[in-house]
Amino acid sequence: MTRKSHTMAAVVAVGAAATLLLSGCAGEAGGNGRDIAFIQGLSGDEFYITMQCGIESAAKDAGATVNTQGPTKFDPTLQKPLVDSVVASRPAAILIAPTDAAAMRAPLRAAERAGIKVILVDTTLDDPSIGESRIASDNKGGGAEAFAAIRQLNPNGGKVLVMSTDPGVSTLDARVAGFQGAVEQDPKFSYLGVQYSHNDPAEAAKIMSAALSKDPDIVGVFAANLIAAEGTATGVRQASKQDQVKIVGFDAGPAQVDQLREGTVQALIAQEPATIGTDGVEQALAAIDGKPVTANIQTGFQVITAENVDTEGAKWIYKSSC
Ligand code: T6T
Repeated sequence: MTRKSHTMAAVVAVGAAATLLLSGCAGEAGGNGRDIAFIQGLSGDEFYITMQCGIESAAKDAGATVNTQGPTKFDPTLQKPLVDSVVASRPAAILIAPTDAAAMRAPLRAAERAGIKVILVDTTLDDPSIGESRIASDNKGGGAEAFAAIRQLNPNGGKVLVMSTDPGVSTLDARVAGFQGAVEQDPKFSYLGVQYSHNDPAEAAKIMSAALSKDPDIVGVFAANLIAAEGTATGVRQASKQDQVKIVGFDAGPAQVDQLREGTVQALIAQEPATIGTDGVEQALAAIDGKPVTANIQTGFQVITAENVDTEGAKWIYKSSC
């Protein structure tokens, strides 16, 4: 081969590599093939911030890189474009908390078709064929545990309701189902059903005061996530009913812990978001390396009360930065 034809071959090879980059083998565009995109359910939510801390620390230990982003609302119409642009950048893996079990199916299937490993952290999809691994709390068990806490706070029973965010969010739906299954077993309690506050604390506060006008004798509320719990507590306090209404909230954000300390909220069910994140990285790297992955991993929770918030409960409080 002449010197010139060598050069031609090199040009063809470079062209082929560029085509590969453009057509997008997973990992190629991001660099070392161990680049992970983390797409939160909601940016600024301390649950996902704490998860991000776990992800970043596990990735650093493993020599992987992480790029985190999240929508400004817990809303699939805002999360989908983020997924689409992440898919276009071809990371090796995506760790994601889908904001809706049905609406996020197609964008994540597209990610898998592009050769990206998809790991579901926290929330999941209604199609179990999507995703290499799912890592989440025992959300149904947590809902049942919330009822046990409400029963302990109200041994004589009474009217109780659930404050959720939106139907179609896998975690919240499972918590509501767990609570409902437990409350319906106890004839001392009258279950008023579930209210949807659209992950908006002001909306939860408004719904709570309307519920207390309609049923002034409500004795307990299970607020099924951090934001619903913050708003529920505000609504109960605005109605001056904090001595009568016992609130059990899911999650353990700093503002929720303040409400626990001041006595507006009686118990918090804290998840392990950092562990969900580190497990997510472990599964993502196993999938990238072609090693076996675990299809479903369940993480724990801890009930925090005023009695243990400064002792064994302290390490379960979520972070607002890493
Ligand atoms: O409760 C968490 C998370 O588990 C859920 O899926 C959505 O809401 C939170 O992020 C709390 O705001």
